[in-house]
Amino acid sequence: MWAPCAAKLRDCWAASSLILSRCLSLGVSMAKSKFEYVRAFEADDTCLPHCWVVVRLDGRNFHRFAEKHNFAKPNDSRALHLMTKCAQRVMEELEDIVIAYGQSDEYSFVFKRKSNWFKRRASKFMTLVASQFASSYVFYWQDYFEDQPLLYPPGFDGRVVVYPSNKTLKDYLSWRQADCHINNLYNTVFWALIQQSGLTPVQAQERLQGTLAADKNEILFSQFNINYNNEPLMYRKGTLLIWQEVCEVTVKEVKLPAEMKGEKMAVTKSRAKPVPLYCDIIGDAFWKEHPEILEEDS
Ligand SMILES: *[C@@H]1O[C@H](CO)[C@@H](O)[C@H](O)[C@H]1NC(C)=O
Ligand SMILES: CC(=O)N[C@H]1CO[C@H](CO)[C@@H](O)[C@@H]1O
Ligand SMILES: [Mg+2]
Repeated sequence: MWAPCAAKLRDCWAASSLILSRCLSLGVSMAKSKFEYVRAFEADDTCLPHCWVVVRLDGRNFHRFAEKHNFAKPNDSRALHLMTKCAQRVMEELEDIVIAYGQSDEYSFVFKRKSNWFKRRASKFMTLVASQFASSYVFYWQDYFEDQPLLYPPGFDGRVVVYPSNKTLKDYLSWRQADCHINNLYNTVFWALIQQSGLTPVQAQERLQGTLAADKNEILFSQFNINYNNEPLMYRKGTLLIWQEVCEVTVKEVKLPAEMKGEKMAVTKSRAKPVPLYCDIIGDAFWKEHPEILEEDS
């Protein structure tokens, strides 16, 4: 019995569009359904005003992911550059991110203190960063891993932390960079012992047990002739992304009135882009050089 049903549907449509147009013309809000009250069950997760909001992503089970996709040890520059590409995309797509810092399989994004994007709701910040990042990771994979197909979809967990002052935000970023240094120094010696001295992972771990940074530097230098300080900065310091004006050259078709025919011309214009830097953020020099990052209305 289709006819009565269709008729009912039509009535229904007519009625609802009547209500809708009446509401629009009178400028009043639609009547609330009796189910509306469930809205109040949503948690209020507004981030404290005037604080720095940090979203940190971390690759889910990336130890296994790196094995399966043959990441180079101790570091894989393709993987690090892909992470940075995704982070740049996140900064370009989303609002109000003033700086980002990444190392290994993690990236942190700092939203400006006065951001009112999505009314500062933590869940919106976190899910938008995580989903934009993860889809970019898959989208750009082939550009960085030409000979290595992506075997399964990677995931990233996210968390939101709110920092109340310049000092706590700087200490947060310093903490992540110190972590990068500790891990990278360890991994560099660990893999040199395995790859160049033929130790098993267990033996390498035992050899490094209880060693200090100076001891690790000494092993690298005396046994492998590696001066750790000469290792590439991207591995030792991680990657910072900040907004900088970049000159862009695009080729445009320009109509010249005299000849009335298309002419190709190079047009340069400057545009703000998230640019990678590999430098120390623990000392004051970086912050003195870039005061605009922490400024009130950055
Ligand atoms: C944070 O640092 C910036 C840049 O030095 C400064 O303009 C701003 O006033 C500082 N904010 C606070 C709350 O101290
Ligand atoms: C610090 C470190 O481990 N650096 C190595 C990272 O991997 C590249 C090769 O991809 C080596 O050249 C670096 O020495
Ligand atoms: Mg991880």
